[in-house]
Amino acid sequence: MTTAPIDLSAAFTEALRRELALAGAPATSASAAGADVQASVDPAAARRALMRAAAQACREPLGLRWAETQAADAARGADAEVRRVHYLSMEFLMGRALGNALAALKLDDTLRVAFDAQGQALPDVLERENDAALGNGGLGRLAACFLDSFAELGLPSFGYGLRYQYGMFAQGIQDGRQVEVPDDWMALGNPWETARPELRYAVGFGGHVEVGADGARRWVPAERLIAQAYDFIVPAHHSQRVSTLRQWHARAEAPIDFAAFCRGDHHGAAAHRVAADAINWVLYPDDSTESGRVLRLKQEAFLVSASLQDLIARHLREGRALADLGRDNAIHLNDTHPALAPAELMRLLLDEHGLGWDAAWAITRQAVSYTNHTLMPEALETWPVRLFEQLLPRHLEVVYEINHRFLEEVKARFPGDDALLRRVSLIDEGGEHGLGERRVRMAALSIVASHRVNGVAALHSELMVQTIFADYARIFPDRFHNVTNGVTPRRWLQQANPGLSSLLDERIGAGWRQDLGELSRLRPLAGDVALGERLRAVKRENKQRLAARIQRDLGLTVNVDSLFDVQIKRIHEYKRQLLNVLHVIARYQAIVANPRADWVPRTVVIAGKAASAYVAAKSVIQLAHDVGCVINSDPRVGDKLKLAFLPNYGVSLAEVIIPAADLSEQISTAGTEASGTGNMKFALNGALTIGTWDGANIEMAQAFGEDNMFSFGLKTDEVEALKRQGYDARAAVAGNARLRAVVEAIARGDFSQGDAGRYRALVDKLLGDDVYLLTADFDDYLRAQERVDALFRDPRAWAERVVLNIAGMGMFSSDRTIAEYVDRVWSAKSLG
Ligand code: 26V
Repeated sequence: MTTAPIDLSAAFTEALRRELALAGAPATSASAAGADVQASVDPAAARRALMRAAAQACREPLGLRWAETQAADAARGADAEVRRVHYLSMEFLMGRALGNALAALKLDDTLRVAFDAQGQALPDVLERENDAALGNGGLGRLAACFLDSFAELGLPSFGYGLRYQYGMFAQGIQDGRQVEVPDDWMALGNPWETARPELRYAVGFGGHVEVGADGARRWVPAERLIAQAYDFIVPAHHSQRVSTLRQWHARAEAPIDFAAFCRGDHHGAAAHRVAADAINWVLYPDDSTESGRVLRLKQEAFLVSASLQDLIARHLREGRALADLGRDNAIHLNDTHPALAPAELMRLLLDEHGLGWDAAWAITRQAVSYTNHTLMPEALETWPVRLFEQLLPRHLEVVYEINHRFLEEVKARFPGDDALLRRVSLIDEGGEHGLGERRVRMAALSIVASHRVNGVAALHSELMVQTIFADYARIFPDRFHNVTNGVTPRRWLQQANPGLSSLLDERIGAGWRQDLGELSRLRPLAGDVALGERLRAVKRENKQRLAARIQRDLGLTVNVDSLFDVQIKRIHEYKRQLLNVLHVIARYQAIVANPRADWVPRTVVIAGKAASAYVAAKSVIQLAHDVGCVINSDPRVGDKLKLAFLPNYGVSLAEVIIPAADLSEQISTAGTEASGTGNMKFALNGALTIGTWDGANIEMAQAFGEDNMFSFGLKTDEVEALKRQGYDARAAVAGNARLRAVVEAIARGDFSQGDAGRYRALVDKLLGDDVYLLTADFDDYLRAQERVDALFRDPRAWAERVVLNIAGMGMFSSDRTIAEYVDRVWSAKSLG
């Protein structure tokens, strides 16, 4: 089934008439008379009207495809090979939708012409759409790439999430410091979502559990919220299939407390509505307060309960037997945030549908699977038992029962090992001496209730079973495995990099969009000088686009012929943006010491957000900014070196930055970055990687040849050995003249803008623990940077490496990732 172009001109013209009227154009100008329109509406408003009109024109064909997809999926046989997948995630980092929809519907050329007739260019119109930034980082963007691949592979599927009003905060930079502001992304409405008022489910909180005469347990919640569905449709690019992102919005059960309202207590009459609204305000409410933690747990329970009620209702509506629920449906936990799902599914099956424990548990185990996305111990979620008792008393009973049965099994298999029981219990009893608070371990719950658990790159999956989940891997040796991440080539190559896309089409055909493995056809062309020159020209154009953005946002002029050296990702100590800044300072000092040497000019670009309470990460942002201020205005440096920190990193900014990068910085301490997906996007777009032997960097290097990556630094076992023997960062710095000069410059206040103590804590941390071993990897990093310079001086050799990198990236498509999930996790086959 391939797509034929659709004639949308009537729908578009009609929608445009409406939108322009709303934007303030006189009614008569809503014809195709573009010049009139422009004269009467300000250009930004005109572009927004065009964007909204185009989105509305897409709605009908998308809606039709949605209905056809649902009908086909409902009719799928009882052949359990095709289970419907339910991907539960607190994050979906979707970015913009219009460019993708137009490409998928093959409407981009039609709309380009229509926009031209209105005097507007397609990219300028696309820019008017706000990003749906309903995620924090890699885990959320991966979920968005997966939805694209679900559609492309024709997988019966639903993504389930929350409809955040504000999502991830918008990042402002004031005097170099990050400030967080709410991102009111739906302020002007969201032209893509479809409210589904008929899809409403009650979700309870608090209250108590009653025991009936027959011994059946029944939860009587103290509070009930209504979950209402909003659908967002994700189209395939090479068929009429779609996938659905269903997002839940909480509403109060009673619109207002009428009695209170009549008494004149207008505030009290609506207080419960504010509490309901809060569920949808933000992603990751600050959990440093008790009310923040309560809200977060409520969000998780709300997402899980609404999604599972929806799943069961659909299953039964399709005329299927409850007993087949696990055979026909896969429920996937995107990290532990939706880990309440097995407890809630058990509760629904036991209490609402009257199944016995064994039948309910068999269904749950068949359905549920779990992906772990980080080894950072602080990111492993646990919840106080006390909070469970308060908010989810029946779920706590279910968790206790799951735990009891699990521990009995462990006891039988490992008799006498009480320490093991304590370690693997779903309940952390409060430390060795029971002094702390008892807590529910969400990862343990996820593992025990799943038939499969996976990590997201080979090294990560290995470390997962050797470290944080070693005990569980001993108990369930067949449960753990690996599925390496991937990214969608539609968004990250076709849409983000039209220049490179058409060059690829010309050289190897257009098949890579559907089968990224086709990129390997480039390999024999690596030495093709003409191809190298074309690649350079494409890259230069992309660099011009980024340079214009840097000029616009920072007022900084950069040299497009300099080497664009880029690090964009969440700001976190383990990702070592600070190591990058240390290199920039070292280079700055070397340039100042020897300005006449033949330097390879560099533009270093850094972007990323720090969690609002993460002081150390925020200090790194400020340092990057302050170092930029000093270097960028130093006349001795000129365009030999520039440092640009671009504010408000997100999907759309990444789409501008990545195609323009020459060098991709993937420099986490070995063993800390689960996979990375930015690393894949860069390589796909013809950047070379400077990276540690970590996460998916390793598999990338293996795919395109280790010599084609600038790898450096300690490997995982060396990191461990160094830590075991006791690492002394202070001594390491003292014994290294280059590093000492860099650290002294920061400590002295060279970049502190007169605020002497500004980086004291940062320097103390570096010289104290240096947990992430920046000072240990510094020298090797600088040597790798020298290799980068040397290769960049030889444009032909550089281009050859670029071709070899792209040629090896075929396996990093999310289509391959999803095919593997289907094969090993979601299909009936995987149930054994
Ligand atoms: C942790 C925290 C802690 C502070 C509050 C906000 C917050 C939000 C999420 C998390 C867990 C982060 C997990 C995550 O995003 N992992 C990333 O997953 C990517 C996709 O698998 C992977 O490529 C990255 O290496 C990994 O860091």
